[in-house]
Amino acid sequence: MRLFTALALPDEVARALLLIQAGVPGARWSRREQLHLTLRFIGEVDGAEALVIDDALASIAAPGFTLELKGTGSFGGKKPRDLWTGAAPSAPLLHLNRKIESALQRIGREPEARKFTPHVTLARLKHSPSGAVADYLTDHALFASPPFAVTAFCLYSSKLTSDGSIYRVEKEYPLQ
Ligand code: 3AM
Repeated sequence: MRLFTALALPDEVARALLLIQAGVPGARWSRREQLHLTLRFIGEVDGAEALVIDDALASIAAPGFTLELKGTGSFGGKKPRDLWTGAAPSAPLLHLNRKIESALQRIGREPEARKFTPHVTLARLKHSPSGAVADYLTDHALFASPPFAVTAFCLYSSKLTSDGSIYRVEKEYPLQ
């Protein structure tokens, strides 16, 4: 199975995101059940590895915190691949990310090579005109979600289908 850790989003925040999902040709907008903030991608593992990962994640002690999503962005430069909203700067979010990273490295997973850019993917793009993407980013630059309490992080599984990814919360780990 393909695994990653992420924060689930409360309905109130998801509603605010769904409201700004419009106006870009070629955008495949994330559905409510696809919205999440990825903390650490893990990748393909077998059942035995998944158990070890679950144990490692369950042993993490980190404080809960309040988070806010802010602004919009896109990865891919001149060929934008996606649209996302970012997280307002948050030391406890970075702390949680580091804790997960070191817990996974302790059990022998390869270090994450990519820099952590906390974001929630709003859409995947296919041949979207770069002008429309630029307009979208300008129009929603001041977007801010309601602040929300982060009281847990989750282990998700991901199934790739022709209709997009199906994400499922496999485990939830409370924060203190
Ligand atoms: O949270 P988002 O949508 O940005 O792009 C994948 C998705 O990110 C990302 O993990 C999230 C859940 O699938 N992802 C996929 N493959 C990845 C990889 N090899 C990856 N992230 C890092 N490394």
